[in-house]
Amino acid sequence: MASQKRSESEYDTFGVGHSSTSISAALGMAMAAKYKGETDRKVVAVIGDGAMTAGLAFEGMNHAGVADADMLIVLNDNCMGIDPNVGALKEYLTDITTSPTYNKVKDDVWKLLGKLPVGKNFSRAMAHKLTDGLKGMVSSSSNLFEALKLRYFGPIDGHNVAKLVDTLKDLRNIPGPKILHIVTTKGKGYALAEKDQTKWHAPGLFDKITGEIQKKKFDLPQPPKYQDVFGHTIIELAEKNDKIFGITPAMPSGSSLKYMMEKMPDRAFDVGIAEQHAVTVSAGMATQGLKVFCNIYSSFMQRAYDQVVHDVAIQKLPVIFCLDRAGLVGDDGPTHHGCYDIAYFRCIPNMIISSPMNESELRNLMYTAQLESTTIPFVIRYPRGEGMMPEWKTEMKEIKIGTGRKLKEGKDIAILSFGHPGNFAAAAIRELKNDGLNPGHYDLRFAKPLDEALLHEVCQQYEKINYG
Ligand SMILES: Cc1ncc(C[n+]2csc(CCOP(=O)(O)OP(=O)(O)O)c2C)c(N)n1
Repeated sequence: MASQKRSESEYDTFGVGHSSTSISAALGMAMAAKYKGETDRKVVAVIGDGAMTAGLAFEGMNHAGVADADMLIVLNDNCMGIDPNVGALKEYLTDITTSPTYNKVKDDVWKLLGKLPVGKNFSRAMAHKLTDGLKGMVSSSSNLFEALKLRYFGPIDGHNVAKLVDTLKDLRNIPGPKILHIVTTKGKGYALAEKDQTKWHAPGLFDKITGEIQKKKFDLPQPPKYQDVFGHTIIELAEKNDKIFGITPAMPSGSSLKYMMEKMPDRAFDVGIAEQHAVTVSAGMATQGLKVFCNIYSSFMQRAYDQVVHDVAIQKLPVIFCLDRAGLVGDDGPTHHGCYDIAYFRCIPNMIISSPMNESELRNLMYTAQLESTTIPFVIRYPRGEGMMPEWKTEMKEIKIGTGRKLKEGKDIAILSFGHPGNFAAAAIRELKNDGLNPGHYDLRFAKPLDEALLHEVCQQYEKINYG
């Protein structure tokens, strides 16, 4: 998976950023080619073993197997997502890659394939006959894909380029939906990346010789990242409340749930790149009285919207959604901007939507969310990166749901903020002093329910109101 944009290059056939779309998109292209009579057209979907854990990938395969469209799926299996890949599929892929019986069968298959009568005389009927023959040999150990009616080939070493090219050439002549399983090493060719694959998934700017990753340098102690405040605070809360659990869809490092997964492996889980499942499994746990912190990046939560509405909100289940990367995310690009969640959550009944202005507020919101008195879904959205408080480990206090706070009394103009951007508003207000302006500043804390009393007060007291 890599970010690519159709508007940038004709070779960027489909825009990506959120995972696991390639099989469906490629199948759509193959179906269109078939309809248009473009018989020479070859369509290839490339998908990682991490991306293959998503429901969408399975939906694509389920359709591809019976669509009678000419397409190849290349499964790039490096045992890694951003963090090590998880789940039964991963075990299955490891089994078929390492099983000696399987490899013997595979070698026989490849010997046979070497004798393929490639070229124009090699008809669809002949190909079917041949691959049906091969199928018996392969299916005993690779029946997952074969069961979905995808002809399975591999596994082969994806770093052996000559072999890979030969194999792809062979597969051009086999019609119908098929899958080639290649085994690779993440970061191959750059020793540092091979050694610490998670760190090097997306390191940002770095010196290729020394491997030094560019970081801002500061003289003073810096505030922690919000994700780390989440990661450490959930442990603190879970140590006191044995009903607390943590769920992440494939982002243990990105969300910092990894600390809890290390410390409390029976209470914090990575469920694979499966946002929809992450939400519904949390809902299931909530029916049993558990307090689940389901941590999903704001933009990835878009995938699980129906589950939030149907499985959580309608049933008023008190799942706690921690939306990391809310707001603009800089380097991660437009597909990852978490800019819709306030709008898409606010219209759902039975939801609480909150956002902390700093680390201490995040801790207080997390504390409030897990209390027994919180009986409906509770969203806490916070941005990528650092907060404001180097001394962040403040005592946790309950916040009355739906209450904002007055940060500063002012005159004529009131500025209302929600979450971390309130710090930018506060800085701007300090500068406005030089212009002789003295705005009031209010931190709403909740986008739902809104603090109506506070809003009435503001509307009565000020001429102009700015919300940002
Ligand atoms: C829907 C969605 N959830 C989470 C992510 C975050 N993410 C980016 S890459 C990645 C791992 C992908 O692993 P894999 O498909 O095996 O590709 P690899 O990087 O190993 O080649 C994840 C979880 C995402 N891009 N999209």
